[in-house]
Amino acid sequence: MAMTIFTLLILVLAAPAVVYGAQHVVGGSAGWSQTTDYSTWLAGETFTVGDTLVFNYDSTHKVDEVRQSDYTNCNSGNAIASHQGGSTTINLSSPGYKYFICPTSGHCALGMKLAVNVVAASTTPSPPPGSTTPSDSTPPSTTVSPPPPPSGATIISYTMNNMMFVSLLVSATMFAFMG
Ligand SMILES: [Cu+2]
Repeated sequence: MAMTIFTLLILVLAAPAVVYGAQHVVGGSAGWSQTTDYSTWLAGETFTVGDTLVFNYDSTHKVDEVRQSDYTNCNSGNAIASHQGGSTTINLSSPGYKYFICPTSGHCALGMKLAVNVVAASTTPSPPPGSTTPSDSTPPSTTVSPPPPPSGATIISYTMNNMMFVSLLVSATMFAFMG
């Protein structure tokens, strides 16, 4: 029973990572703001189809998904989608670039713009966490292995000597009583 519960717990814990993609909080703890350096934040992120982008921001900002030209020119009048309310989750459902700007006057020009490159999900599953490459699991070299145990012949010879000694002792005792 305990084993079943444990197995179910493992499945429940493992399922979100398999079914849903990674969640990328834009700008990290700084969020979607004018002070965030997005090129620095992007350097540590890889976006795969199935992942989500989460924008956290205050009421002075919004999130507009725009075309590349509007991203480049900070043109907010032509958004593909416009979001507000302080927390916006964007599903990265297809590969390719996605462009986001803040439509508040002046914010995009000051750097509040984000372009993410979404790559197709890999067809081969990634190795489970904690697994190692085969080269890491090879046994240690012979120089650190313990010395070999005594050979079988030595053990048998030792046992035979003991047995002979014991039988000699038994014989001697028997002869002593008989004599
Ligand atoms: Cu803004």
